[in-house]
Amino acid sequence: MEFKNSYLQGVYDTVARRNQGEPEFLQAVREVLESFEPVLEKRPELAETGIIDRIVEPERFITFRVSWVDDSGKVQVNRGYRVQFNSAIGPYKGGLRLHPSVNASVIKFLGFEQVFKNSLTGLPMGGGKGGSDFDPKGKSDGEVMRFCQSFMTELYRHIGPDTDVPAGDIGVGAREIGYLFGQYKRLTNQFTGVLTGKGLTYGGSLVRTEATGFGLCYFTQEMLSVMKKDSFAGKTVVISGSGNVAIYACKKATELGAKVVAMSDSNGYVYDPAGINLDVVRQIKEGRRGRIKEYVEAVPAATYTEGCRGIWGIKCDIALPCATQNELDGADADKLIANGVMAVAEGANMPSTPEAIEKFQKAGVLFGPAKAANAGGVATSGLEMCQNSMRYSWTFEEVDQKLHDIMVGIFHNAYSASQEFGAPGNLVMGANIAGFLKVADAMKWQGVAY
Ligand code: NDP
Ligand code: 2IT
Repeated sequence: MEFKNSYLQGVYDTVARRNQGEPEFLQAVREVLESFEPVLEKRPELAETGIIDRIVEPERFITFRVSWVDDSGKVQVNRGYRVQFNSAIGPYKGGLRLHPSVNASVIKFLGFEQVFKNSLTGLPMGGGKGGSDFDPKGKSDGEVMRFCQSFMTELYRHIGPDTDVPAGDIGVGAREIGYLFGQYKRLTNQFTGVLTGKGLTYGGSLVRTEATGFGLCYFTQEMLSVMKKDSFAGKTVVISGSGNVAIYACKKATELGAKVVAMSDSNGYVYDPAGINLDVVRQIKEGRRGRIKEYVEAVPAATYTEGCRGIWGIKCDIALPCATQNELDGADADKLIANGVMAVAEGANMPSTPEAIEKFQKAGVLFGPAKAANAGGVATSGLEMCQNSMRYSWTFEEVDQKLHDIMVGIFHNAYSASQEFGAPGNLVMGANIAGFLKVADAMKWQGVAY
């Protein structure tokens, strides 16, 4: 699709030329630039000051070799990445992903999204992301530890509590953050808040584990309330994935009165018409790093189906994609719409393809985009940084209340921007614009770097 605005077309063409073979990054940039068409009509100076030309180019992109020795004594080599995308409003901030699909395109799309997401939280955090093509599946604790130590042995020179603060993402949870933190401390002789998602005994924040899933539900609840005078109560919910985000989305949706009937992993999905028993899922996933198909051993009334995409064929009122990018395409959207879905909110980053988003919006389905809907994780990371700076910790209730208020604020910020820029209720556009304007203003005041 061509842009109406020739300046935006030029920016996109440059990004496409510079980042060939990087489809995820180009997908993320295209969506954001499309949202800027009405902004440029009202604010042409944003083009004149080159802010959009600059915002699509990472400030720094680092790749490095990560070599480590496996349990059989063999040397393994992976590639490590950190993109420091934008520091206009605060130190770079964003997760680390360990998954065999990680490459430059995936890291850059995630880093780009993070810039706008972090801005929406209202906290002073720039955007970054990192990771490696290391596959944690089937690795021993010792192998994961040696990988993390080797990864940090390079990464530590690029990060710091006032420079760049990594956290978790796919394949990186409490275990990996612990090993990374331990190695950073050994290398620098400093105990600082250089990572978030830390364990509670060494500087972690209460609610960080739950934050992305809880925040997703707080956002969705507000969206339902304001735009449909409705709520989670009595609704049937389908959640893809069964990792950190999916588990705590399931917990909060259930607490808010919904029935979650399906969850998945990359192999397949379980359908439990009585409502997912989250204790069983947690034992499988958090306890023994098992597969979702083991659910039916504990709950024989549930069914397991091979192949993760079939989950979108299950009838539901609310769909929460919480696994990975492009996991929900146009055909999946057709099935959800035919089954009467009323709201879709993204726990994962960019889980819906552009075709799927267009279909939801045309069908009048409420759509909460990732940048806004899953910002609760990084928001609580921001609260962890705040507590680390104060050398203090808040109670669970205090952090949860702040998270709730931030998510409600993000919804209203995105919703207001959608109205102000002529697309009422289009939260994709609203979130992109609201996130952008704060960063753009900060970039304008800080001048062009020569
Ligand atoms: P986890 O590693 O805890 O869980 C990931 C889940 O997604 C697993 O069930 C995994 O299945 C599934 N999954 C991963 N990759 C694929 C794939 N290629 N195809 C199908 N399923 C896949 O990660 P998180 O829960 O932390 O992250 C999930 C999503 O949420 C990601 O998009 C992440 O970027 C996003 N996110 C995470 C935040 C956080 O705080 N953790 C914050 C905001 C967004 P399997 O076990 O089979 O691989
Ligand atoms: O995508 C995300 O926002 C995250 N993985 C969380 C990042 C963070 O710094 O907490």
